[in-house]
Amino acid sequence: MSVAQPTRPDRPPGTADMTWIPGGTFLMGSDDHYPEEAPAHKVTVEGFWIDRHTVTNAEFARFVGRTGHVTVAERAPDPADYPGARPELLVPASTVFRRPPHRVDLGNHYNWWTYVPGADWRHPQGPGSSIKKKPDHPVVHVAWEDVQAYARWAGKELPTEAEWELACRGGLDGAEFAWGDELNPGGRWMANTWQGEFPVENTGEDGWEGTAPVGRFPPNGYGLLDMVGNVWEWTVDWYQAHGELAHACCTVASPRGGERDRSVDPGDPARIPRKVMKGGSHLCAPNYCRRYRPAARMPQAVDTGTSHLGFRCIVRP
Ligand SMILES: [Ca+2]
Ligand SMILES: [Ca+2]
Ligand SMILES: [Cu+2]
Repeated sequence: MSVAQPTRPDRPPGTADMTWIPGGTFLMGSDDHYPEEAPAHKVTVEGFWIDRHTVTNAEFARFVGRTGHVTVAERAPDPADYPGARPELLVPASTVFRRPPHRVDLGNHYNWWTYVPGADWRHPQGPGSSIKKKPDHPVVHVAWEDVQAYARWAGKELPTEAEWELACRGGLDGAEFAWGDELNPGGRWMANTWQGEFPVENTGEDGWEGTAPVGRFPPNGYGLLDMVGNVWEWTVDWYQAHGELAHACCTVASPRGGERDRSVDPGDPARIPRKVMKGGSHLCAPNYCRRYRPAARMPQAVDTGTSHLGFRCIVRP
């Protein structure tokens, strides 16, 4: 049993824009929404520092400038890693959301996700798009390898799912949302999500149709920005059902996710393992994906960045 650290240790170097999250025991997951979030179970996490906002384009550019890092999306995939893949797919590319012009089958996400050659962090919508006017937007189209490289360079790490969820809850244990139990308290939008009928109509009522610059919505109880919504965020945990991991009888101490091999989608011929991503994005909409909540989680293949996935780092004392 690990011991929670209620007091904040001295701030280590390089953590100026980070917030101390006191460790503690909280209710992780939810029994009231999607099956992958259940069962809700008690978890204890030790204290840590976390970035107040997701890593921005300007921050990622500084990293690339210093290191020469070339992201996964900017490289042609190795055919050996993707047996049977069509050659036209083995080019530098990334996955971009494209709003369909008319109503589509919601059961098939290829109706709005498109593999776009030339899409990468500098060209979030593909060739011809740019981040010139978006230095303070979250960086997107980053695969697991890229976020790990950034974290190493910054002297930081990626959070576990439990650390991320504790931070997201902002001290409101068991609440539906990061700010309480109502989606729009007093009619106010608390996160960058999707209004209107997904994926055809985006009314942008919250002010933003795509990503928003970091920090345009109210912080949570810990002062953290955009934990919910804007972009999904990578965690270090291998994806596995909570039910296979949690022990309802007792509190789980510092959980570290599932097993690499078991995180693979059984239908994936390339057998790419998957991490847990958290928090939902600007594409989450009441009629399709109500994942603008701390308990929400989805598997994400480590080789795949998208136009609605970013990350933030932590530092453990
Ligand atoms: Ca929005
Ligand atoms: Ca987020
Ligand atoms: Cu969603």
